Amino acid sequence: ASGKNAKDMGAYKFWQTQPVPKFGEEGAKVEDGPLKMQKVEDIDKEPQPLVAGFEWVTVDLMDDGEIKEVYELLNGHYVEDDEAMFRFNYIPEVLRWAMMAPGWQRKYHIGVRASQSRKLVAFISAIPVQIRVRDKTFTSSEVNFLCVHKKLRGKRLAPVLIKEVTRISNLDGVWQGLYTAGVVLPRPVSTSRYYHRALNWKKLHACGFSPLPAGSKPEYQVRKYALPETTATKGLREMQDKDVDAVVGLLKRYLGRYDMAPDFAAEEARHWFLPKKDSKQVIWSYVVEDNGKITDFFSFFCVESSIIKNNDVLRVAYLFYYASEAGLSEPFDKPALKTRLNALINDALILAKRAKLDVFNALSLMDNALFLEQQKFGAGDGQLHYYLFNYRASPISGGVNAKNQL
Ligand code: NHW
Repeated sequence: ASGKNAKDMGAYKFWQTQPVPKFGEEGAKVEDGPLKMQKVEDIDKEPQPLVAGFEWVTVDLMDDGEIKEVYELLNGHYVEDDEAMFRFNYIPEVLRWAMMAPGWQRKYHIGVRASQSRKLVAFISAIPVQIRVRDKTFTSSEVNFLCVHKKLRGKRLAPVLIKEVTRISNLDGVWQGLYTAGVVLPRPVSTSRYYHRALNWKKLHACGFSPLPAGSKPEYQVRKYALPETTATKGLREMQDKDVDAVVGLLKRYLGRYDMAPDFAAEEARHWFLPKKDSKQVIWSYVVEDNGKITDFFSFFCVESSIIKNNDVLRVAYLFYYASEAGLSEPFDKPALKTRLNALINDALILAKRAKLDVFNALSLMDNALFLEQQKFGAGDGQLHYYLFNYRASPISGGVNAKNQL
């Protein structure tokens, strides 16, 4: 995501008016909880009117034509890196996976069309998630794919879209929001950094993603990132439907080690982790089975990025959720977890390479600091800030933030 700082655009004229924590109040000792209480009956029944020539629509993502319109808007206008070399290319399979998770409703797939041409020019979406922050779990609207056509930028349409997704959530009795962005807004609850691990160094170099380090040679880099053909962990296999309950149980215990995490129901785990066999693969999930018991789990998904200069794409793997019994022993055994995670992530790299993905991304969160260096990930220049809407929480440390570490 872009590292551009939204602060440069003004003094947060919009965000000042929203129930989010302000900069400068970081130190204050406060209890975690909502910032503003409202009642459903006080929420506007109608959306705020748009400027003349534009109208609100909801988008039918089941319809191939309509999802293609969202695809094209995002493909041309969504997040780019600072140098405008790459732009996310969210293919329809990924968009459906991301926006049609259990509990999704069409009214949260909010678009703006030009009245005359019918062209889709802006979009925002949300899905419901159960999020736990320390010892409190609540429903929140996870907002994503906010996008305004390049020709309509800087006209304060984004705040109108944000207010609309807030209104729709509020009418459903949902008062909290969750979102991530590369830009700095008031005020992140946590911040992490992107790390990248080359799988196909030659391609990454050719498109300008990976520079050749001073004094190195291309063949050294290729050798540095070489991986074995086959995985090493005994009992590793693809996750299947029959594993859902075991994975949910293991994840719940493992994610319990962190201050902020989603609380997955079985149906959600099925959606997020099991690949759909009838369409292009988006998600890869593996378990380790030892004597009939699921001891480990990891998953990664693929989102392409367009290489703007040459019409090609990079196939980018993103490390998703993982869990291991090795992190759950009493007392906590950090060296054991480190060894185990390195073995698992090395296998994940092998599997991602086999799936023809070009680079493997991970963030500096969860227990990732235990393997990033050893697995030859390098720090990127992008940051990802995590935000909660209408919820004050004392900051959650970036980096490894398990309770029993560091
Ligand atoms: S982050 C990706 C966002 N999308 C992109 O970066 C795509 C490329 N850029 C664009 O399309 C993942 C436009 O530049 C956008 C802004 C649309 C970003 N989040 O219309 P104006 C997400 O989708 C503020 C929030 O003139 P624009 C998460 C900015 O600070 N706010 O700008 C989305 C300023 O406010 P300020 C952002 O360039 C989470 C105002 O927008 C933002 O034409 C949404 C300027 O508006 C961002 N990424 O359009 C929040 N970027 O106060 C959900 C800029 O500074 C909140 N701004 O004056 C929760 C709601 C649910 C609650 C439920 C109870």
